[in-house]
Amino acid sequence: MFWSKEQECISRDELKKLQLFRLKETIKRVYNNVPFYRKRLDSIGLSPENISSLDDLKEIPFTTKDDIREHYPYGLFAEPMKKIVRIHASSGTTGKPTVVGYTKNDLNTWSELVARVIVEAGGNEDDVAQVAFGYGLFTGAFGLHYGLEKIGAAVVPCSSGNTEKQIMLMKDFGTTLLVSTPSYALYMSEVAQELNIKRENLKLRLGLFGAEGSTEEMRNELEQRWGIVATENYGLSEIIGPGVSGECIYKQGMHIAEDHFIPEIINPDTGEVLNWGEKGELVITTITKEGFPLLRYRTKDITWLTDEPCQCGRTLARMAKVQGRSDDMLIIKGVNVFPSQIESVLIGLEHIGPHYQIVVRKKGFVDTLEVLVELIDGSMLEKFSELEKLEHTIRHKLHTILGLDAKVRLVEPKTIERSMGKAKRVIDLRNS
Ligand code: DLL
Repeated sequence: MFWSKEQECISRDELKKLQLFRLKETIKRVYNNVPFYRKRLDSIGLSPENISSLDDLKEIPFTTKDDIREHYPYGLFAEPMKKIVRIHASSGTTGKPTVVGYTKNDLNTWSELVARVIVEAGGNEDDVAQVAFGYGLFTGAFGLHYGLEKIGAAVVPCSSGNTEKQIMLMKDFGTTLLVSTPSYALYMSEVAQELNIKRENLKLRLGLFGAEGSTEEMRNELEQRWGIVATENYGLSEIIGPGVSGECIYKQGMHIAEDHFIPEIINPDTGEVLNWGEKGELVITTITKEGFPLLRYRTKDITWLTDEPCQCGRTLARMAKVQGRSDDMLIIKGVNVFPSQIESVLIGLEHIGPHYQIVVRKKGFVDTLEVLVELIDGSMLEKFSELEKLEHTIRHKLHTILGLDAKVRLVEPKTIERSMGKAKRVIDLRNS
């Protein structure tokens, strides 16, 4: 099923033409309306009239989160406030949030793009869709909400938290589609189990999960626990929110809305543009946004791209699951470690649950890695030899994947903090 077949199945040649046209318009817009970009483009001697091919994009310097922060709150908006009808912000862990503004047309584009994501994942107008993202400055809830309304689904705006009630509503309202982070969906399934609500008594059939990374192992876990098809989608507030890319039913990467966003992959250390297929940092240029257009925005997300045809018939390129953020990558004793590698080892192992936490410390000059893992059955803590055997198995598996020794601590069930939104899985105590 398609939401906008003509756009989603556009020929690659037509797409390139459309992208070039829209890129020129965007460059004109930012050159005329955003002093920051005018200065930048002047400094490299590039005026909107000089843009003659998509390759010219490579000449333009990157935009970073710091650039946005330095112009807090509205300094990079390309439309006057009277044209801005919505403001969102991403919290970030440090300092001021990054603030983004939408015009009426932007909101329309946004709901169109989210509608695409929902329909390509298998959602439709018969769905009762429970939105378990936090409503607020975060783009997740409002983004999915309007997309779901657009396709005609019945939206249940639960927000996140109040988990027992969510489960009750899920049962009573006959929810068929769940929208949340993968980690919250996991927690919700635990609560459902505690309430003795069996998946057979629920109508849930489809999960639209996003806003944080998750492994294939986590997807399998969610599919099994809920008895659903679990799909993934990706986005970031700076670019538009959710709606940047999403999986079709074949789940072979997330189709990017390339008619609205031009993706590139760069080497995060040197900024060099890499070929498609090579893994690196995703950089995105928006080409239809009015309120808050961005040229070559560094997402920090590590992935790779392919424009190989997809079984679903969409021609829009796909991005692989995000491996991690370049700033989430831990360097432990000189070895690069992504939390997702640890997750892929842990999920599905016998005797342990899918919740984990990674703690990094410094002892003298040496980094140490500890992985906390929950036992499914707390009584195992008294069976010393079994415990030791399990610890050894996990340590060995981690060593094989990471090439690094990790301490494994098996803890009582339900002692690792549950997440209602984006899970915080890494505690790095090295600089504290
Ligand atoms: O998380 C937007 C969103 C909401 C996407 C709901 C999908 C669903 P931010 O809060 O600005 O926006 O966070 C953006 O979250 O740069 C990624 O690091 C991470 N992220 C989002 N989706 C995925 C995903 C929203 N599917 C940041 N896999 C991004 C991995 C993701 N990371």
